[in-house]
Amino acid sequence: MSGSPDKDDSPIGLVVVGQTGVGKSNLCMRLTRNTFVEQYDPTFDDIFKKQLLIDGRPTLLEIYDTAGCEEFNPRDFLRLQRPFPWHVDGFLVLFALNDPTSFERAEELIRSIKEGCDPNPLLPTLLVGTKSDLEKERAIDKRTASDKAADHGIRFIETSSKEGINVEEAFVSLVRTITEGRSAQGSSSSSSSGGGKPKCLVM
Ligand SMILES: Nc1nc2c(ncn2[C@@H]2O[C@H](COP(=O)(O)OP(=O)(O)O)[C@@H](O)[C@H]2O)c(=O)[nH]1
Ligand SMILES: [Mg+2]
Repeated sequence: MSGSPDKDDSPIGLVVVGQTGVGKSNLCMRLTRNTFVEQYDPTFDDIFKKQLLIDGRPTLLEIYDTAGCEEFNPRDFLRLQRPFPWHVDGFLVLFALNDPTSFERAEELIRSIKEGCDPNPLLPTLLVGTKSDLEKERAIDKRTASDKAADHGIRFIETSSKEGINVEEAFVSLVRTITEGRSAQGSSSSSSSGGGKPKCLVM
């Protein structure tokens, strides 16, 4: 059941962004440790790793949980390619469904990612509405969020890390978008177009 070495088996590098408090760290912790933390240091960024079996294929995710997103600028980050030891394959852009300001911030972040990717197309990006368990406090309805995602040509999903709803599904959805892009790149066998992902060299 080991991965097939003839395919692109490089880890998938994901970056989780969003306004402080939207639940970035908890999304990562729910996925990787199946835990939920009421109070987690908001200034703490971290790297999480998780192996998932996606469509029968073992897939290693390396997830960068960002902090201090008020200053964090994906555009500069992508241009400078730091502080990453690995490439970026995709972004999860989070907002809390009960916080309209975080929704505005999510759109800024998507624009910033687009600019950072330019002149290449937008890297695979998923809009994630968090805290779906707080239905009574909902401020952004599903339609508004999915329309916004569609405006940017990306997908939208709602999650609850607290109740463990749609967490793995969010990551799997983004990974599928990434692997579809990899296959398309592979079949066109040109590295000059597509998502701008540096290819993994098999030595
Ligand atoms: N109700 C609810 N609260 C959440 C959820 N995810 C995170 N939180 C809470 O939101 C706060 C911020 O979460 P955290 O993961 O630290 O956010 P970060 O600053 O974006 O990393 C904490 O009090 C969490 O307990 C969720 O799915 N549901
Ligand atoms: Mg955090």
